Amino acid sequence: YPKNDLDNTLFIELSPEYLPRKYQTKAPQILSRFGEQDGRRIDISSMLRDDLLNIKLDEVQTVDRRDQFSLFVPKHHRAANKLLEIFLGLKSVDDLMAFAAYARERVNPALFAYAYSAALLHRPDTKNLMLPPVSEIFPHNFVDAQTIAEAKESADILSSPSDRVAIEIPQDLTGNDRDMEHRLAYFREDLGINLHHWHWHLVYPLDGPTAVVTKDRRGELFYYMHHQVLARYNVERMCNGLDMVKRLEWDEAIEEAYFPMLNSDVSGRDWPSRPANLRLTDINRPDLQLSFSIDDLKRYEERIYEAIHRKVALDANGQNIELLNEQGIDVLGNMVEASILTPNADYYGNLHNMGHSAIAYIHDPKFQYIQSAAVMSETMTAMRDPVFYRWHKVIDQLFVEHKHTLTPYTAEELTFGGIQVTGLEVCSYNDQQICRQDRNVLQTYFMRSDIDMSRGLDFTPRGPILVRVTHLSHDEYAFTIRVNNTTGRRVIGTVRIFIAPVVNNKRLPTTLAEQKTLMIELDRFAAELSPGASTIVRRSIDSGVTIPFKQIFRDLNANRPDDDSYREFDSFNYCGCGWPHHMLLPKGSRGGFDMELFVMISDYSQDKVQGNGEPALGECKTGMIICGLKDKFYPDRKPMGYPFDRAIRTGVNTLQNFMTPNMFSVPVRIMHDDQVRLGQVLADQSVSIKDLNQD
Ligand code: CUO
Repeated sequence: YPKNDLDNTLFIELSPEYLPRKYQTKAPQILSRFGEQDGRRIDISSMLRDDLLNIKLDEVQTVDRRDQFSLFVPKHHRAANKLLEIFLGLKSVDDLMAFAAYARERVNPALFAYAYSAALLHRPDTKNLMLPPVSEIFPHNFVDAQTIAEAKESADILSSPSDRVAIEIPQDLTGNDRDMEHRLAYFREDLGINLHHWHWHLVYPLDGPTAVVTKDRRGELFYYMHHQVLARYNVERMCNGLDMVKRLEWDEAIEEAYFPMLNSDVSGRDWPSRPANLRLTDINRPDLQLSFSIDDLKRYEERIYEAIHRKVALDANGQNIELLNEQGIDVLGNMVEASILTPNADYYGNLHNMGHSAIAYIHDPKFQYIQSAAVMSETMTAMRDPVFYRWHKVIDQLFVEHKHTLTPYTAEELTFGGIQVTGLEVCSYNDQQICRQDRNVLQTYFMRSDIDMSRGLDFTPRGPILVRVTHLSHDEYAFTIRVNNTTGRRVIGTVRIFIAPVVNNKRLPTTLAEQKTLMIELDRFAAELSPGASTIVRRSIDSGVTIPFKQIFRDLNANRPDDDSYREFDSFNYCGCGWPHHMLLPKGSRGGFDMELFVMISDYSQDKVQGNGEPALGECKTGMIICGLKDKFYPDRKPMGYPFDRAIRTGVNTLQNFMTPNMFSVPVRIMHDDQVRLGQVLADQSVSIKDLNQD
């Protein structure tokens, strides 16, 4: 079973018959690489009964071992689903383990990791197991090939933990300042952001057994999670002096290039690059049974717009489906993505997934050069490429257009009778846990933290392989919200906290219509409001958007001064989904980036979801705003993004005019410190590749 601590890693010992025939005579040598230090071992040969050996893998094996697996390609997700169905159908955990070990060497490794992880998340007898971060399974998809080679070399020579040295990944790995887009590389290539994206799509698969796909409001969550990513990316661009993301135009060259500098563990080759100024063209890849034209995609987009404007979609039988109701956005999310829950796959097509593929194969659309897919094909790498955000802008515009067909909220609807918010303040804590003098000022900086990749790399002698990554981080903070409750009784409110820039990228005052597309949701939680004046204090580390730092940088020797305040992780599986806590705040700027902090308290009795029961002790709730709750209803009845999801009522142009008494806002400033700090580190020293090569 996957364990969360290296010393307890359980190694499964395979007898030769477990391996594909070509390896069987060599098997004893292969097996001997497990040493005494490799934790507990079990021999599972005896578990492999004939009925398990008779399970057919033919359909799964239609994806070659060395193909770049892509969930966005129908042939691939059909094969992955077959394996997922097999895993879900096995009667016991022992059978699962035995069969998984057998299948592991016979199917595509990325397909295997997806199907096996999805099975562990969804089987009743394994759903509480912890999954390791996928960066430990496929380190090559997160760390460049040169760094891995150097880190392995140093681990070979310096295998004693006391000598260990971390290899620093340079911040200018995939470009330099001559490329303006490179300013955002720290966001796009962030380990935690890419882990979140892989995990989100694992929790919400687009295809598979109905019980696995059908989850409460999954189509709406597809919209909202990606909408928040886009808002965050746009704000991050503004902090770095760049214009907002432009949608990808069907017939224009794509100016932004991307050279990933990664080697794929699956294909054994480099991930293909995407040079500047390529254009989308028709795809005809017999290797993937994938053939479509860009006109197909344009047609799907037009038909979806047509449904949005008519406010009704057509199902596969030609019947109308209302879109002007609470479920409309959910129907649309499944239609646009498209998941198997789409109402009409033939008519509305598979826009989002095919768009990923059109970009992922743009360098070899006709399979003339036998090239595999680029990073846009895979959920654990797609967010590295600037074009990801341009493509998701195309997708997001559809959802926003739909939201604008709904009647704007009236001031009465937004009001919470008898509740007034009378104050809002944020205090940022420094290293000594002391509240900064200057209130409403937030502080970000870059930090260096170590990750140990030894579990994902197969080599001898075994020992830590340390890589030091530089990532954004921030001082923790707390909100203080002052409330006046004149209802005369105790009530519960849903507190909704957002942050948005004050000025647009041309340094002009934003209108609310502009500002609302940039609203980043920082937190949402229920709070008791006793009669009269009261104060709510909420800490950043309790945010319902993020997962803790520790879950990403799995540090065994954490030495941060405020370490105890970090939430321990219990059931890692769902907790693996969630925005990385170190990326909670936008970077800001050296001189200070001005934003507006907004709070609204709505009536929890209207927002409460029936049927979720009381939260179980130790239940994983991290990241629930963008990930939902495991096996439960989405924990808020309001539309996701409320109250900024719809158009703003007429006559209101500023946030101040939008306010009802249960809302409040204050200006805040985000300062960025250029000095890089040391975060959670495992090695006493770090070495840059440049220094190593000078040696
Ligand atoms: Cu998450 Cu396009 O959906 O990647």
